[in-house]
Amino acid sequence: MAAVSSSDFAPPPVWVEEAARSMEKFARDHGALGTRVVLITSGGTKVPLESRTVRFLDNFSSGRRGSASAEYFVQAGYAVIFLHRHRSMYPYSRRYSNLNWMDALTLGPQSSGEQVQVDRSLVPGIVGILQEYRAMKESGRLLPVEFNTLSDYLHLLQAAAQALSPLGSNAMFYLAAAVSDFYIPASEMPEHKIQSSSGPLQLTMKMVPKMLSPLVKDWAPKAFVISFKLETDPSILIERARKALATYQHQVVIANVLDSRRSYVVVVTNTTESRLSVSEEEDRLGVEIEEKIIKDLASRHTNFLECQ
Ligand code: 9Z3
Repeated sequence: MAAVSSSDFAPPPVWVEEAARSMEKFARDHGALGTRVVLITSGGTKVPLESRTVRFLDNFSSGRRGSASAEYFVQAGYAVIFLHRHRSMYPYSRRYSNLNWMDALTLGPQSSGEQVQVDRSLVPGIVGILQEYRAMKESGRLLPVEFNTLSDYLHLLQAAAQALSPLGSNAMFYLAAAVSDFYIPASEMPEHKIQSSSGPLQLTMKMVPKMLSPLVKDWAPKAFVISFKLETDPSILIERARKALATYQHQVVIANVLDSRRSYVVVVTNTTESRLSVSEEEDRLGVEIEEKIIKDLASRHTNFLECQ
């Protein structure tokens, strides 16, 4: 079975083995109940330039797409492995990610001991969100797993795919993370901080192997797989999405453009192109595009299962 090459990337740390075991157990337990399980990847990746890392390359991804999608998948009855970048947006709490909690909390009256009160005007919708969060916790349908570097991500993706493989077509992969295309192999990376006194920095980076290929072919060949295609030039978006489908032979590509990604996506399959959008009015009412994406994908997944 193809694996992440150990000479190019840091070997998997011990915690990756632990995460692999918890993903296996999660998939087994929910699979036994007949629940569909989705792996969501979310956030950007950090690519170190030194092995004792001072500097690294990063990207724009906030993890909003992945974290919002996790909520809607739970709502749709899926069990979710949420493979996300450390400190990127997290389901439920994402809604208050700009809040300074120290401003929202005040000490209760002296007589109430150490009670803390919350200023409800600073946490709009908190009651409904808390109820959803508690229901999710009780159902045990969300397993968060964190990554930080590109190498963590690659090891965890493989482990997750192997954990989900026994579920066959009941497993879904929703690969929304913005994964770096370039990296410096471990064997070529300087150990210590690069010195600015050596003058301007020139970097040569290698191409990151496309994990979609072994995932679809070897790791979880029966699963329903969705990848994302991000472009900044709308004129090449659909062509690039179609190329990805032809190359990797998976089921769906969600095509989006950087500037409009919150309000417009195209769901591309071999035979169809469906445009999903959120109008200004819907946006004012708090409708999120991820709600529409997950509704669309859950129904495609049902059709996919029926065709197996
Ligand atoms: C996406 O296209 C996601 O929709 C975003 C979401 C990363 C744009 P945010 O995290 O943004 O809500 O801020 N993800 C995949 C991006 C990507 O790098 N895709 C590769 C490509 O386009 C294919 S794996 O070549």
